[in-house]
Amino acid sequence: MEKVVIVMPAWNEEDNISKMIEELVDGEFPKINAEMHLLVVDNHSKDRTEEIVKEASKTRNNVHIIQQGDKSGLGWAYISGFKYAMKELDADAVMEMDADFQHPPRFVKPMVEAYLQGADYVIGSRYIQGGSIPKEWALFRKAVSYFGNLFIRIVLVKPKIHDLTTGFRLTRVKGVLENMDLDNLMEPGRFAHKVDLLYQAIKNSKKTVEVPLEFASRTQEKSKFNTKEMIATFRVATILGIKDKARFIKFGTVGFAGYLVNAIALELFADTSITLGLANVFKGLKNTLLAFIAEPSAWAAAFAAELAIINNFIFNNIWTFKEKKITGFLAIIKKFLAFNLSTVGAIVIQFIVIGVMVVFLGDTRLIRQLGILLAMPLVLSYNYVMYNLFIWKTWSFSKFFKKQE
Ligand SMILES: Nc1nc2c(ncn2[C@@H]2O[C@H](COP(=O)(O)OP(=O)(O)OP(=O)(O)O)[C@@H](O)[C@H]2O)c(=O)[nH]1
Ligand SMILES: [Mg+2]
Repeated sequence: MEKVVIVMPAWNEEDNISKMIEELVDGEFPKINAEMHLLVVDNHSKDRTEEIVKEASKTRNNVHIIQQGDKSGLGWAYISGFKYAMKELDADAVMEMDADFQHPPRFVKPMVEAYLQGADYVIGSRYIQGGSIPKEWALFRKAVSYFGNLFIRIVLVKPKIHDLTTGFRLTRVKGVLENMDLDNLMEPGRFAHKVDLLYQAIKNSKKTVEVPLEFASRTQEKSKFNTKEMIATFRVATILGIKDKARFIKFGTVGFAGYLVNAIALELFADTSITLGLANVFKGLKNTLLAFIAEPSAWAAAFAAELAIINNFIFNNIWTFKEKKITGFLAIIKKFLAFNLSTVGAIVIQFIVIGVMVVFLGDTRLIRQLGILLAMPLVLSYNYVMYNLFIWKTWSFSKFFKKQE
């Protein structure tokens, strides 16, 4: 049977915790087809929280309590709780859940069911059909929650996920939680750590599912969420968003520089004796299907493509793929040859596209330059795949083909 551990941080929750244990452990757990445990993570509460949980654990072997350690803040509570659940309780999955009934216990069952049906990461979502935020929240709080979510969704580019800041989630241990870097979690002292947990979980999860959550308001209002927390949350989301796309952004910048080299070189080569001479060698092909080979501009395009490739190789090596930088004279020569071989397709694409356009539309600067633009998306996609596969080997073959599924 699957073992699911609910990690529940509780700090001065004497008013809620015994009712929570009754409703959740005694009321809901028996209805769920998994071995359910509750792990309360206390932060040296000044009230009777610890005493109440310890008392409850005497008669229930699925109720546990630990202290989060010396560091204060919700993220630290989850770090200690997750580690304890994995190492000491041998959990197959962990859940994040609040002790104050904002996550009503009846929603645990559908989340565990989604997990049992194969989900790696289950999100209790307030922003999908069936989910909701408290009606009594002030309009301002509703707006902050909604637009905050929208912002994070955009910067992390997660259009398919609707609730990225919920505190009610389930994470599979195997393949997901065990691969997450809990020791370097961002902002563990603040609410913002939730976004890093989500980011890492999604990265490792093959199947992420949202299940509706009717988020309740706290019985006693004492919200700690303020402007500082909000800014930290947006900051974490932005950093993760950029980090995630950094390689792609750099690749695009180098590509643009390569485009300029390409466009200028094409014009410089267009009417030189080399390109005219080469085209002349193939003049017998005029009026055949291969007429583009007899076009000087097609040859100019091939030379320009090669120059652009050299440009891109150099800058991608020292910048885009810096961590994987190739050094050593022989290694660079070897890589550069391999690189040329693997990008020969790009040269061929440009040669054909520009050659054919010139044959049909005439050899003018406008047509040549349009040819470059037309060939570019093809060339870029081709190069990106080749770079990742052969040159800097950031993708393995198996991952590449999985990506294509
Ligand atoms: N162990 C531990 N638990 C904490 C800490 N801070 C908050 N908690 C618990 O974490 C859960 C969420 O905290 P809340 O204070 O309800 O935060 P919130 O839901 O964002 O804000 P509210 O709207 O006030 O409810 C509750 O179960 C708290 O008891 C902490 O530093 N350590
Ligand atoms: Mg709360």
